[in-house]
Amino acid sequence: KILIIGACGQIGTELTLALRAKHGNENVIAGDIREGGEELMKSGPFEQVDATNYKAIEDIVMHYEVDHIYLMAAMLSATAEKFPMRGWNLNMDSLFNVLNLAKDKKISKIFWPSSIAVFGPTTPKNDTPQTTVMEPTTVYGISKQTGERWCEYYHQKYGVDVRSIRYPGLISYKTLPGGGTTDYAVEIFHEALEKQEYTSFLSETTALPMMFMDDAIRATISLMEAPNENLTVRSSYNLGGISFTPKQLAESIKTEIPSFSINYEPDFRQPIADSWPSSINDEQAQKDWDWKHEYDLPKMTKAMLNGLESLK
Ligand code: VAH
Repeated sequence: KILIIGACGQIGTELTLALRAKHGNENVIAGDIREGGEELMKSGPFEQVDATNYKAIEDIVMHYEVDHIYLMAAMLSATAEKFPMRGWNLNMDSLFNVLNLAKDKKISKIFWPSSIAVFGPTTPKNDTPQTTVMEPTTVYGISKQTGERWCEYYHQKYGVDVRSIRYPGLISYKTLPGGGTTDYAVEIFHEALEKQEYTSFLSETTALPMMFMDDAIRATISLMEAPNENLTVRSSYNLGGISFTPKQLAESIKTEIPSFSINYEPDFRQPIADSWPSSINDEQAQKDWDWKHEYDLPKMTKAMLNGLESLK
């Protein structure tokens, strides 16, 4: 059985739906502190759970005989800058809960998301390598970098089968993201359809690594299904996808909505974005588990606009 903690979040929602489609609804338990959307809540078992509560998670694991946990709950970069200690505690306590369940052999496999936020201003900005200087300057980035160190430690020391991906900014239409610096690339589509205009909180030249959610979900499942012996990284795999600026994204939207216009009012999230790479090298993921992204910018733009229209 599979448990997804943070199943109602931006990644968790689509990950839960994809895993239910693959393994059967009853075999995938959705856990979150709050209820999710209709499609998620109606398609299989749901348990209200606080990711920082070890006993609550252990009870669910025992009750449903869970053996794989995807821990998708976290406080993202922008919000964690407003509440540093709450962000640190949520992101770390939840990880230790799940790592310790695996150490005690109560579950057999873990997925835990890291982020390109582990990189900082001293990291090479373009085609950022798998192994490089990492001096993150955000609470979220520090928590993800520390989490990666602990994942690798639990694997080396206790044989825990934990797997992780450094997600770029993720773009989806089924669930709104919450508190991320890359969220402009989701908001812009909603406002392009509603108002044909958008005010970007990042400057027009801010290039960031991004990925359409379908690619991110497929990568997650590919990594979790890869043979153990093929994996050479137990901190977290770089995942590249595409890289674009708000201006390039606006141009792509204009090919579908010619009347669309954008303006720029950078806010407190600009320095966060400036500390991150512009593009990521994911050769190791390509080598170890045959990764290849499918959505380029035009294909993602069409998928997002069509997807949002389909939800109306
Ligand atoms: C954020 N969407 O903006 C997340 C992600 C790479 C960015 O970690 O915080």
